[in-house]
Amino acid sequence: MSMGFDKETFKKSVLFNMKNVFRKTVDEATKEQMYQAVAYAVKDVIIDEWIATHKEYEKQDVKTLYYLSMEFLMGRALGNSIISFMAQPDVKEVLEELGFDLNAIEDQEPDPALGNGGLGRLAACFLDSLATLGYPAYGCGIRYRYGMFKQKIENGYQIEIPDDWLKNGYPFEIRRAEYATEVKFGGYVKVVRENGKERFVQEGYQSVLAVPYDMPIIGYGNNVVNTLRIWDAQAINTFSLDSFDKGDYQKAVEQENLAKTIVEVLYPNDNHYAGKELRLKQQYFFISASVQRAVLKYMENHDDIHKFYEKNVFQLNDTHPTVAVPELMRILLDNYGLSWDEAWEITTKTCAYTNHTIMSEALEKWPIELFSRLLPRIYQIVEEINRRFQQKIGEMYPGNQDKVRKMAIVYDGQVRMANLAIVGGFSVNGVARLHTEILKNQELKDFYEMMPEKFNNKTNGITQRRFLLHGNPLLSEWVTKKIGNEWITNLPHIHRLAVYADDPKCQQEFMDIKYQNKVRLANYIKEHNGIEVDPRSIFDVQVKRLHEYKRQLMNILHVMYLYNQLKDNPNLDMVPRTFIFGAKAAAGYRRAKLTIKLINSVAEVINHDRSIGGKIKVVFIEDYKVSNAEIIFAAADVSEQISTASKEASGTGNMKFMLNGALTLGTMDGANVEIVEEVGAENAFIFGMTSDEVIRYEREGGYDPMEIFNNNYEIRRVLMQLINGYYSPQDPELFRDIYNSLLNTISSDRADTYFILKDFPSYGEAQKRIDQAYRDESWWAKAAILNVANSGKFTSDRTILEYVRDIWHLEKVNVEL
Ligand code: B1H
Repeated sequence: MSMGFDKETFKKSVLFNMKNVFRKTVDEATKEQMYQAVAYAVKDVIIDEWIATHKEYEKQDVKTLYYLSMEFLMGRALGNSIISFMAQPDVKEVLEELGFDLNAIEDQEPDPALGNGGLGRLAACFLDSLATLGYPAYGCGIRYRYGMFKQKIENGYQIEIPDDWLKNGYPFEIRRAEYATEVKFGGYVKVVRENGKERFVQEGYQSVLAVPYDMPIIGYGNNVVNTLRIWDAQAINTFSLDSFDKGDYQKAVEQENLAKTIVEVLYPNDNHYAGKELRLKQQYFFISASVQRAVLKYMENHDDIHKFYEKNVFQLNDTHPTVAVPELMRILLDNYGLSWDEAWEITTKTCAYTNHTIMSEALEKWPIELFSRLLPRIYQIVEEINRRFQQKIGEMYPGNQDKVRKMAIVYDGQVRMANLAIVGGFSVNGVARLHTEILKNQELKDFYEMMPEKFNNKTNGITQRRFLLHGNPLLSEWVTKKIGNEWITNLPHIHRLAVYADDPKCQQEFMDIKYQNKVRLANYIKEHNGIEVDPRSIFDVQVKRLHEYKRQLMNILHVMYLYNQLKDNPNLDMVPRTFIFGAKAAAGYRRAKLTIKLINSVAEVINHDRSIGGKIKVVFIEDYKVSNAEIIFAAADVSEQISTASKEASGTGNMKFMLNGALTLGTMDGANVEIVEEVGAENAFIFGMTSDEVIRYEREGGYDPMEIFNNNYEIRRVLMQLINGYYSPQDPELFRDIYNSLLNTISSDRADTYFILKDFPSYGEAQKRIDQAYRDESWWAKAAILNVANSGKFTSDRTILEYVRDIWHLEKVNVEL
């Protein structure tokens, strides 16, 4: 147990906070107030460890990681904090003594949803692992006023509701006004000559004050508390009412507005680049503030800026924080007067870049006009980086314009952020083995040939402390009873479960737990969707952002196909199946939103058809988010990981399902490849084209889905149901766009861009294998246990240790209280 926690003190602290914050006694308090009082009491415990951790870091003059990310999808903090203090039983008891239920209190916390999907959640898992392993690290991001929207389903359509997560205040954060930092936008660059030297100054700019809020990141049972620092924006000149100068007044209003809009909202696009001016402002805003602070902090205790990289490393979470490269250059050149070469050496030894996608629509490219207008000095620096890099290309590949065309940073009127990130750092990594190979051999081939030493793989991972220990208490107790609790901080240890996989009694215990978790999810679904599902049916789950490449459409088309089979033959011998979907579509992604409507329309018809004897149910879980994800993973039998091979860089949901004993139904894509390698192909259901096949077809201009349409009656029947009103009698044309996307070339998009019809037969066969396999309960239980037992590789602790070993070179710190 954490040294800082004591049950009686904690209880007093809850009572004290209840009184102090709400002027209430516990028996008058609402659950929400109880949540706040408990959260403040937990914060009281955190504070001392937080201070002690940072004292220790200072004392040891440690090297620090700055994980720079536009997104941190943290999920709720209360339950996890209590677990980290190993104080869960005590807190549960205290609350019971006060007449409250811990689960219900945890449920009061808003999910801080400052991220879209996998990329943001990965950042959160990394922070958890860094603290648990005792490495000095800051997460740096934006304190969005509104996070990821809340999803409501009305009449089958997605409605977006603003996520006002701060409306009741957030007990865990601390405003650190003393670290506020000015960030400048626009204006122009003036060259000043000072004793024979040129100096560059930005003038006529608008500025914003970046004010940091710190959130504690608690290590598991080790007294370490790291920091997630998210920046809020504030106007620098507050109105001066006596200002009669119209220009001043105007400027004050503009700065007020600029500040307010910058941090207003998270862009809700996953794997898609928005290209909006405000987005670039957000990027520079949090990067400039974070980098300025990192440099100032370093200089507080050191005198030689040249050695900055020895004590600091910046990890760029995708290209979104790439302006860190020219921003660090600017500070070194303009504020510290270093030469270009000195500044470049420091910068390229400090920055490292992670690539998370090869989807071309996610590639960030900024028009020069916009970039240079908003960041005039930064643009000058980028131009110079580009000039020198192109010179280098010229030296290595004399006269080869093709290399320049592909690798230039500024080209064709655009600033290419990935190229800048690769050139401006010492490391480039992909997020699963297959993904890194595709980067090296296809997408970034020219860069790889020019600088192979920079490239490396870091297969993603997830934290077992949230996704098993907190999310699945029944299974987690069972595992601990069997093999002890070392798995909590050393997941590979969970392999000791493998010896129980064949044991009938253990199989029974495991299936009982799975059943209880299915009951828990069924209750959630009943309460939130009003649908009854049978916990004895197979829970077949696809939860993730909605995107064409992830192929939720293939899943629902298969449901339509199965339903046709059942209608043809109501006595069809099949194990009852509950198809569970959860997905948010970006607000402006029309086809994705139409897919949600299709899923709900199919659900509406099937769930109300009594003739099929409840053999299929379809459920769309509203507002999929970290907190309900924990319940969903625990209850899944089948994990749908069915992206078009080569498109899903890694996936991390796949790992969370595996850890909870679901069997993967998947393509050989992203980290699925490594999951299958660990658990064995015989304990998963693999289907579909390989990434090589997909890439070859793409080179050759695709394939002809019409041929499949013409030759395969079952597929044709399903597709016709998209346009004959079978699922939308009031508007038979409703799903025409989806039908067209599968069969017709639309502007530059190939028909069936994501090979849904091509993979459909093989997907259907894999689904049949599942139906057969589930009938043998002992086989299924064994395979499920083996999935849990072989999930050790996929802890984010392992991922972080690899980053530390190969890229960050941090030192572990011990914190004693
Ligand atoms: C991933 C993104 C992403 N890759 C742009 N790229 C965004 C790109 O707002 N934007 O502009 C937001 C997100 N997200 C995901 O990263 C991959 O698709 C997953 O396969 C991967 O597991 C995850 C973490 O590496």
